[in-house]
Amino acid sequence: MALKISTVNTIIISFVLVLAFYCQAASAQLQVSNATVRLLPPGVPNTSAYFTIENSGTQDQSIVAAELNFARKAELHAHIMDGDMMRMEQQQQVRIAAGESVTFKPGGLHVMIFGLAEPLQENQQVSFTLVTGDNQKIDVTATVVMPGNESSHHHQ
Ligand SMILES: [Cu+2]
Repeated sequence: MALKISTVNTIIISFVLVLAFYCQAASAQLQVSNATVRLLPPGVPNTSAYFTIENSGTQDQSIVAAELNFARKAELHAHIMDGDMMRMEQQQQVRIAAGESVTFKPGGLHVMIFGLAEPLQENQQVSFTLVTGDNQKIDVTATVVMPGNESSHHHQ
């Protein structure tokens, strides 16, 4: 009887460990680098975040949302051509194919940040979280930079 219980325990523990491994594995495949947030003049309530996200895994991944607590909300946006006008459109998801990387940059994909709680300062570090299609969370620390410095990091 004791043996039986310990076998059941082992199976349960193994199952939990395997689950934990797979949960870790999904987010470990995605690496975010060069994260920045654009500094806009005081009084402008909205801004954007940019970064490169790399999928080093063998399965396609997606980002479906961004969460933060230094502003009211964040959305995934792209710039698209609408006739001869450029406008922004919210994205339900951004796909990152296996082995590929996707760059969020000015004029393209960006995390749109609405309603800053307080004005940002140059070189300030802010945090946000990217949510994947399989509901993993990726914590990102971004540096607040002047417009024009979004994709470079030699000022750091
Ligand atoms: Cu936008």
